[in-house]
Amino acid sequence: MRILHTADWHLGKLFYGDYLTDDQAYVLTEQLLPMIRDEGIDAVVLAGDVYDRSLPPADAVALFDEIATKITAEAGVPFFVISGNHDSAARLSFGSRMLEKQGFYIAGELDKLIGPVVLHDAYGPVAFVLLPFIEPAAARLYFGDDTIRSHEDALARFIDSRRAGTAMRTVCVAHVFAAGGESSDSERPLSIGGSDAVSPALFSDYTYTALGHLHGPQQVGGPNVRYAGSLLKYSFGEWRQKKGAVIVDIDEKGGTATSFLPFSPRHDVRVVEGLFEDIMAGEDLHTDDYILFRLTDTAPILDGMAKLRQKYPRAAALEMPNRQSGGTGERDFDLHRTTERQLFESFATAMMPDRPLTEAEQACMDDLWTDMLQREGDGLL
Ligand SMILES: [Mn+2]
Repeated sequence: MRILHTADWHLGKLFYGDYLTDDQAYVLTEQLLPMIRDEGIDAVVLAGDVYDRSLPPADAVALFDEIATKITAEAGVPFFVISGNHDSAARLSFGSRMLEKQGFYIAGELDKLIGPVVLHDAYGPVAFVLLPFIEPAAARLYFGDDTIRSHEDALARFIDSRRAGTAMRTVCVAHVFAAGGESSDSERPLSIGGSDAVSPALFSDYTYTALGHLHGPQQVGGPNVRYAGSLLKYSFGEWRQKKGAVIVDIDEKGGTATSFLPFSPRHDVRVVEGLFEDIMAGEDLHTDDYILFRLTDTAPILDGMAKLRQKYPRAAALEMPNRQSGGTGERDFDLHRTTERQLFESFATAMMPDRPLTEAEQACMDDLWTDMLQREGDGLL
């Protein structure tokens, strides 16, 4: 059986003021759907964080509807989805008991849990165990078990309640932070304070475990427990990561082989470092990427972002690590005993640490002050 494992779509994500829905639609329509067809996929797994928030924008919902319809109703491939910590389990579960009959398996709300779902290939059954994201407090309530204190306790209890028969080949789908996994900047912690990590050893009975939550593709604890990673790069900290889908082949005896097929997004997310002038003058074939500019200049760049956006319309952020702020420009003086001229000189030094104001510049400022004070006296200002 050949499974496509994907996770953390975060549909409707807002990235530096831009909704990424069109970029997400591009990757899903132009790359994921053809992959499902061309690779002869028998089942698709989406391991949580379908949406970026519990109340997603309408066009994000429309996109998920469109993609899910193409996978299940049109391509006839079973589609397994669990809710992640960003999803509303209740909203995601709408219609889940009906959709199950169409090969669209959604596990969100605990009361409506479905599965284990059993599919068959030439060698027999493969069971899919769906474990949506669950808070320890919700698990305590659902299982009526006061001893559940941590995410690890909750998962152990959850796994125990969803046994799928021992001889069978089994695929587990879960949304957790597995200990030893490497985090990225775009994940929301599963708990504030306390430990949210679970031991990957909890998954040792499964043939393959398809995880969601960590946005970098990686294996944890062994080759059969994996994160597929997010659909796109959702922070600049991820700019060197490759995003894509994991293809998992499960053989007759429950042996697995995995491969990673990368996506090529319509607009990449990357960091560009250098001097402002060099960046503006340099040749760049991908000026429509989302870019964080890390300018190595020491002097301030007037309207730097606006100028960068003329060449790079998706310029998202600007950092100047070498900017010397503070030092001579610090407020180590008494504001009330300082003249306007001294104040401006202090400001100029903070902005241009490499040189003092010239006499001509000082004279110009003096004229402006004199003119302004005069106009103020005349009641013009
Ligand atoms: Mn996520």
